[in-house]
Amino acid sequence: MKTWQGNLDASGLKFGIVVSRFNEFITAKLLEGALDCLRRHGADQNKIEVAWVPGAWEIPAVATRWAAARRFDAVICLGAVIRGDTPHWEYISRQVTQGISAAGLNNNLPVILGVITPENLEQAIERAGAKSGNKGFQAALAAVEMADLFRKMAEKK
Ligand code: INI
Repeated sequence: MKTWQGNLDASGLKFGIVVSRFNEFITAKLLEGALDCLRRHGADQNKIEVAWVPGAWEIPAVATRWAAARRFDAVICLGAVIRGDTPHWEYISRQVTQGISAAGLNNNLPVILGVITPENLEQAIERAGAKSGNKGFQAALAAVEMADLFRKMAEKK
């Protein structure tokens, strides 16, 4: 039996991170977590690129562009749509998550969801590194594993 699995080995891999500026005090923490994770797992600083967009709504556009261009081994999407902030919370969250998913599936590339959709600011702070870990770190970890899995799958047909 053959088992496929990605290792947490980011060496030689290229990562694109799309991060939204809306709620920047939260998203900057998610970005810090993601960069910390990539470095700790052996990523080369020169092989990481970060694109800032105005809000979470704009993330799928860049994620799709980057995925289609095959510029990276994985694209990590970071944002914070906080329920208390907007009556459109459900609509924005759904569209953003669907757009991020489509960017990956339509381009056969790992495109990772690191957009948090908390009920309130307190939950947002918890997910940005206070209580329940840093969701940016966790998203980057998934990106490393998936990118390594895709690398292995491409090598061994
Ligand atoms: N963008 C976010 O990233 N998070 C939010 O909580 C948010 N709220 O609350 O509205 C938000 N809105 C902006 C949106 O993402 C777009 O940038 C804007 O609508 C322009 O297209």
